[in-house]
Amino acid sequence: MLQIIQSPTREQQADLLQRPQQQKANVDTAVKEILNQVKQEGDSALIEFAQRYDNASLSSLKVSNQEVTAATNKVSNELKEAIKTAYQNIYKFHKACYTKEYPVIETMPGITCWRKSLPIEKVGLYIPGGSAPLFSTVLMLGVPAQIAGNKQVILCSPTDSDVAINPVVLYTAQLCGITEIYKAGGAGAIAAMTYGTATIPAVDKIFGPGNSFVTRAKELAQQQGVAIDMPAGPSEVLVIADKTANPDFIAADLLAQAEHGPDSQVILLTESSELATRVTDSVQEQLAELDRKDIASAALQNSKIIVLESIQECVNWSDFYAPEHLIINTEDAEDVSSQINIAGSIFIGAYTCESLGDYASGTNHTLPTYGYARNYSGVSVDSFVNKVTYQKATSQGIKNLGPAVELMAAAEGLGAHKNAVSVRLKSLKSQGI
Ligand code: HSO
Ligand code: ZN
Repeated sequence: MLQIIQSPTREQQADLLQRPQQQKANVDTAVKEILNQVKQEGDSALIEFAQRYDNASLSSLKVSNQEVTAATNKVSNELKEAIKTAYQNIYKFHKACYTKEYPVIETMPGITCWRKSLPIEKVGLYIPGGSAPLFSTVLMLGVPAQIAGNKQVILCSPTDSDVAINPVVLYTAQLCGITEIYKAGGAGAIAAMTYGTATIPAVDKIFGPGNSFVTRAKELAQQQGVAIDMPAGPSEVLVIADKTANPDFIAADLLAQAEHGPDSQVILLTESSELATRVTDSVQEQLAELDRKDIASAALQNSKIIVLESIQECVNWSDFYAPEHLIINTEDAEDVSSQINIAGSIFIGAYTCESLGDYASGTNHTLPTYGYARNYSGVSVDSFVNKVTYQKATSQGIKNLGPAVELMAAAEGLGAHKNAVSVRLKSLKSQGI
């Protein structure tokens, strides 16, 4: 089922590393209608969609404090402790990677420049429901928002037919200090955060994963001036392994990613034919035991094991693919990792499974998929702030720099620009400065 390709040439790279086709066109009309209806009818459209898509009769969209408390009581202490461990690691790492204030730089005497991170005012987090409500994504978005200090952080998530959002999602949200939570799902939720409704405020930037409807809605939201975290595609993992790797570890890693969705893709690059065969055997064995084996086996149809002549070649193929997650399971994994130029997040060595990073190592799991690792980074505190630059000139500063700017402005034919400098230089001269 998991196809093994032996010694392909570089010419075959693009073909073999193709990602599963995303269908877009057929959701377009439906999503546009949803957006329009929410824009025109607001809350009542969302209530209608909850009935239609989630079979839920909502009387109010806002989650009350009592509902959060009730949800919190439903979560076991053991799970709460696990989530707190993850929270602390994610907080620690994200805080350390964030620069709020940059040093003041004197570019020339009398001219100083600096830069500061200012939180985006209003951000909206979307957490899907469905077969596996990913409360871990609440941590991955809620923790950086908490560190950034956005004035308003809202969260939307669909309910089940009992009109309740998943209790662990609510518990995790309150752990991250999110107090504004709304019962809204799918493209409707994205529309609400884009246009605003009587209950749900419009935001400046929307974060979070979702199905093809949510993804399309986020793309359309961008055309309305709302920013989004990043373009989305199905989740993927690429593993580079040598003959020293344990095939059961690799099979488990491939299946962990494959169980996300039928359109997920998993790729193993190795220099060992023997390992390739042993991994396929182990995948078959482990697959049979999985609850989500139907989803995982569908994903395996899009997936491959490719045997190349060296780890060096594997590095080249991996960069070509630009994986969201890259697991390096080789003897000298750290060395290999330093040769990689393109990836969303890298997992180094036999014991670093992707699951650790998906939940709790400290890094973010909202990562660029579908080759976007070439030009996008994963979510971090930076995703929740704008970097504002500042500059300040003293009288001496404008005297030093002004003449150069006057010349450049004149050369661009922009006389008013030149004048803005000239009037000041003249004024200084008249004051004898
Ligand atoms: N691997 C997913 C994240 C996730 N895994 C959440 C489990 N829960 C996409 O990076
Ligand atoms: Zn995962």
